[in-house]
Amino acid sequence: MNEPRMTSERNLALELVRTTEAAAMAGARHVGRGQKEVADQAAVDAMRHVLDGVEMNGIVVIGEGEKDEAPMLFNGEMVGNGEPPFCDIAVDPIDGTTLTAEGRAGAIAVIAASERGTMFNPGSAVYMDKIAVGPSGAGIVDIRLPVERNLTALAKARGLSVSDLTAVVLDRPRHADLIAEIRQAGARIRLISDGDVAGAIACASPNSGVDILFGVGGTPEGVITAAALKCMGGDLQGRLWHKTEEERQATIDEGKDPDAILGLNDLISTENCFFAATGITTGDLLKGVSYSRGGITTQSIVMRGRSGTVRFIEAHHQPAKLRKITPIGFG
Ligand code: VTB
Repeated sequence: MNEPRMTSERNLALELVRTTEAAAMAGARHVGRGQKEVADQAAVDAMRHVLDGVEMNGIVVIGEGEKDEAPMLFNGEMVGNGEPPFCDIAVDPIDGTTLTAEGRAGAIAVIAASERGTMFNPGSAVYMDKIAVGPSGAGIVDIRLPVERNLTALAKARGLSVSDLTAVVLDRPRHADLIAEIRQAGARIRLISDGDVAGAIACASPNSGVDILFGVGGTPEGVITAAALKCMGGDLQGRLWHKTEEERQATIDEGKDPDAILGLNDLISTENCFFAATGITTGDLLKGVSYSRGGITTQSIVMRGRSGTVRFIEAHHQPAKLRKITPIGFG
């Protein structure tokens, strides 16, 4: 991002975290209410409102998507106040709408930004096979190799045995063979019902109890995760995954190699990237939104690619004051 008016390096993520805090607080009001669209809409509205005030000229590369006919934060939409820096934006106001609606662990609000033109555009590719690790596994794992080889290599690099490792896997029928292979190799498994962005980032975080993510999740989630892992010094490799021949052909028609191995640099082709996420429900990565008398507490993670700084921010919000200055329904 060219910073024409700034000589010191601005950490855009420190401002973007306000958008994920707002989305998380708005979404959290709907935890366990069984209405994922309502929760998502509340989070989208809140994120959008705060985004308007951020000094940047952002274009949404990964948004709520045309698929859901989202009224806001759609792909191609301009966000920010229009001033430089020029950047690509990826949002997921709730990664884990079902988790939120059912009150399950691990829902987060998330945003990533990178220099204009550096973010992989998933196009119609919905799914991506992924392998994600933290800094100790960077350059060591290879999605083309059998699961057992990757687990062994990671264990060796960490000075552990395979049985010490825990793999995060989305609980889906498509992962039956993968799960069997991981068990066969002797590693432990943490099955998650949704939320592979938080799952992958947790693998790159010390003392999270999880070490490596395997399996097929969303392509947009893969790009967002790549921004975070780039900041953290972790690694991710992806390969688009098509359910049908038509989907595969659509990827080809969009000018992409359907079988390409996509590394961090293919997904986010710059160090000049930013990431922020706020917990909605408590999970391996972040604490969820909590309420006390007159106050709301959020926990967020904020990262910048060029410096590699990772911050955890606990914020105490005062809804009574916020109600006077914003239309967002924090409750
Ligand atoms: C994952 C998960 C998301 O989509 O990417 C998943 O991280 C993949 O799609 O939270 P399927 O649910 O179709 O398997 C989510 O569950 C929802 O966007």
